[in-house]
Amino acid sequence: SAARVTNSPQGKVQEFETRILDALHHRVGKNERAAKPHDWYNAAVLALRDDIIDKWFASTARTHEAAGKRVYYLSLEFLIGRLLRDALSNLGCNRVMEQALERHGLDLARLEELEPDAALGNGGLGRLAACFMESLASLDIPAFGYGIRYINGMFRQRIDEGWQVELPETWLAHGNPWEFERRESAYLIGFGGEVTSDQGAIRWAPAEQIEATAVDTPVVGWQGKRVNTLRLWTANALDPIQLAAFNAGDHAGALAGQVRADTLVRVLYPADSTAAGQELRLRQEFFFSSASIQDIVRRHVQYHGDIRTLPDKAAIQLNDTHPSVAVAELMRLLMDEHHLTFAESWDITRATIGYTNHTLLPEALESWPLPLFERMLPRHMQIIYAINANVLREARRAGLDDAAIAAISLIDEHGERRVRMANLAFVGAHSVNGVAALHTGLMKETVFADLHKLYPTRINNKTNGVTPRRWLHQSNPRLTGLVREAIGDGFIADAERLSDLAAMAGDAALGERVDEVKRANKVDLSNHLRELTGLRLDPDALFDVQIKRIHEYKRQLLNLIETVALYDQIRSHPERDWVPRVKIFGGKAAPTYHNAKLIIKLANDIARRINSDPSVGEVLKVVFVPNYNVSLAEKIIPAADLSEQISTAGMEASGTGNMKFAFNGALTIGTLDGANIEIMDRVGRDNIVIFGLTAEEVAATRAKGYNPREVIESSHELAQAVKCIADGVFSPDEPDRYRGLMDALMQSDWFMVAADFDAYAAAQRDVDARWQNRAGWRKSAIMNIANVGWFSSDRTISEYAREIWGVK
Ligand code: DL6
Repeated sequence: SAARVTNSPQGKVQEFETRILDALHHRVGKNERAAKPHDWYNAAVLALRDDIIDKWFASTARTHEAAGKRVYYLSLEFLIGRLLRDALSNLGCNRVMEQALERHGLDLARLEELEPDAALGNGGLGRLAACFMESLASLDIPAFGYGIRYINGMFRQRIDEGWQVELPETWLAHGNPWEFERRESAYLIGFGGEVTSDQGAIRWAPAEQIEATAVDTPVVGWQGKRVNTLRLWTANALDPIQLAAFNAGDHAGALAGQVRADTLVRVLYPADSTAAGQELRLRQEFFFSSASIQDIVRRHVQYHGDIRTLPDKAAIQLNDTHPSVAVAELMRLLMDEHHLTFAESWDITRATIGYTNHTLLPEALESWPLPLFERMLPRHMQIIYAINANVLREARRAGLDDAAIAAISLIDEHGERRVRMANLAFVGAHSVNGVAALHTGLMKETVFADLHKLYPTRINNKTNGVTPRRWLHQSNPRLTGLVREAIGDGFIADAERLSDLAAMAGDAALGERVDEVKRANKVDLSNHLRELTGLRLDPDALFDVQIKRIHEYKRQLLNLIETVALYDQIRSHPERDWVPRVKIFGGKAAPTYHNAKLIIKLANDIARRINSDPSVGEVLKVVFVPNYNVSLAEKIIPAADLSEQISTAGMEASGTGNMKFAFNGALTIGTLDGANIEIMDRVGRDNIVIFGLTAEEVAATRAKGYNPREVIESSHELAQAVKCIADGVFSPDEPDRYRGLMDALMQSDWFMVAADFDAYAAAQRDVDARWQNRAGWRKSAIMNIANVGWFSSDRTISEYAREIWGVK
C-alpha cells in the first residue's frame, strides 16, 4: 500500500518509489526481475494516476456544488500525443518521479519515450482540440471532451525508397493506463429502420442498434488546478456472440454483430482536407454525436431536473461539421423523448450549440447524399426538413432572393440532392466562429455569405492558440529555464507575461544565451535525426523547417522547388558566402491523395541527390523526417530557426504550428495567410519575413486569367528548377516521374506556386542576410518569444468562454 504522504521533497520521492513498486507488483502483476520497460512505464503512470484521480473527484465535486455551466467539446479528433510528461509537469512532479525512478535504476526520459502517441487526429483541427482540453482544465472551466476511441488512430508512415507507406498504428498494443472504461455510461445508438406516428407521438424504431460505452481519460490542468474528462466512445454489439449460430458451426457469422460494432471505432479517417464520402464515416459521426448528446441530456436531467434549462447548464461546441448531426439529435431527444414542441426545442438547441469552422476548402465541406442520410437516419431527416422549412421561411420573410435561398437551404439541389452539414451546423448554432481574423472575414464573404446576410451577428472570430505548457514549458525546458531566470515563471500560466522579455530583446548576453539554448536543442535533434535517418547534420547551420500535413495548398512544392534553385545557385557560385542550411520536411499525406504522396517522394529524391553531392558539402542538406507526429514536433520545433508558413494566401484557415515555432524563438517566413497576419501584427514587421500575394491578389489573379507558363518562363531560376525536376534530374530511375506534376504547374497552378516563387526566393535570401547579422537574428528571435503570448490557447478559450459559452 502507498506510503504515508509527507511534504518534504525526499519524503515525496520515497512515497513515489514505494508507490511505483506497489503498482508494479499489485496492478501490473510483475516483480522487478520479470518487469520489462513497458511494465515500469505502466507502474509509473499508475503511481502518478492516484494523485490525478483524487483531483478528478475533487474537480467533479466542485462542479456539482457550484451547479454551474459545463462546456462540452464535440470533436471527431483529439490529437493528444503522449500524456506522462504532460501530467507530471502540470502536477509539478517531474523531479520527484525522476528521482524515484532513479532509485529503481530507471531513467524517466527513456520511459517517457515508450509511451505511444495517442494520435486520434489528423493535424491542426485535432491538435487544437487537445490544446483546448488542456487550457480548459488550466483555466478551471468544467468541461468534457467527447470523441471516438479509435482502435487505430492516425496511420504510421514508413518511407520505402522515398514513397509513403501507411501502416496501422497500434497505440493500444500494451494497454492504456490512462483510461477508465465506464460500462455504466452506455447508450443505444440506432441506425436505419422506420418512423411511425401514433396520435401525434413519433416513434423511431431503428433497424440496428449499437451500444456506445464511455472510456474516460483525465485531463490535468496547470498545477493540477482542475482535472477534466476526455470521454471517448467505444462500440459494442448488443449481442456480441450469437450462440445458436456459433454452435451450428458459423463461427464468423456468430461474431458479425461485434465486428460491425468494432468497425465503427476501428480507424480514424486519415484525410484532413477532403470530406470522406463513405457511409462508415457518417455512421461514426452519428455514433459519437448521439452518444454525447444522450450523455449531456441524461446528466442535465439527473442534476437539474428540467430539460428546458439546458442552455443555462450546458454549452456544446461543435468542432467543425463532423458532429453537425448533433443538432438534429438534440432536437429529436427534446421533441420525441421530452415532448417539447418544435419551437421550444429549436430555441433550446440554438441557445446550447456553437459551431467552429476550420476550412473554406470547398472539397472539405461535408455533405451527404440525401438517400443515404434518409436510409440511415430517417427521423433525423424529417427533423432536418422541418428545420429547413423554418429557416427558408425566415429567409423569404427577410426578402432574400432565390439564389440566396438556394445557398442557405440545408439541401443542396444541384445534381444529386445532398444534406449540407455546414448549413445545418450554422442554423443550429447561436455562434459560428472562424479560427483567425482573415478566415472569419472570408467566411462572411464566401461560403457563408448568404447565411451571414440572414444572421448577420452570428459569425465571430476566435483566433486559435496553443498551450504554452506543452509547446514551451515541456518541450523546451532549456528555453523555459532561461526565460524563467529573466522574468520569473508567471508566463507558464499567463503567457502574455512573456512580453516582459521585449525590453531585454537587445541585451547581447541574453541573445547569446538564447542562441546557446537553440544550439543545444539542435544538437539533440541532430542526434535524434541521425538515429532515424542516418544523416549527420551541422547544428551551426540554419535549421529551416516545414512540418505539417502534406497538401498542395500548404505548398511544400514551393519550398522544394526553391531548394532545387538554391542547389543550382550553390553549385554555380561556390565562391559565395552561402549560409549553411538544413531543410527539414515532415508530414503525412492522405493515403488517396496522389499528388501529396508524389511530393513526399520528390522531397526524398531531392534529399538523396543533394545530400550525396560533395560539391555542396555541408552548405545544404535536406531531410524528410518519417512518421511526423506530436512527439516529433516536440523535438523539432524547439530546434528550428526558421518556420515555413507558406500556404497560398486565403487557404490556410489559421495554422497553429506557426504559433508553436514563434513561442520557441523561430522566425517565420510566411505569406499573409491565416494567423500569420496576426503573428506579424504582434511580433512586428521587422521580426518576420513576409512575401507573396495577398488573399485578395490571389483571387484577382485567378479572376483575370492567370498564365503560370508565362510566369515560369520569365523567371530564369524557376524555369531552370522546374525543368530539372520535369526532366528527371532527381529521378534518374524514372525520368518522367515528375513530368505530370510540373506540367500541371505550367498549365494551371491553382495554388500559385509560380506566381509566388520569385518573392519567396528573394525572401529566403533576405533570411540569409538576417542570419548573417547574428545580433539582429537573436533580437528578432527574442521579439518573437516576447510577443506571441497572445497565441496561448488560454486566451482563445477565455474568449470562447466569455463570448460564446457564457461560462466563467
Ligand atoms: O483550426 C485548426 C486548424 C487550422 O489551424 C488549420 O489552418 C486548418 O487547416 C485546420 N482545418 C482542418 C480542416 N479539417 N476539416 N474539415 O483540419 O484547422
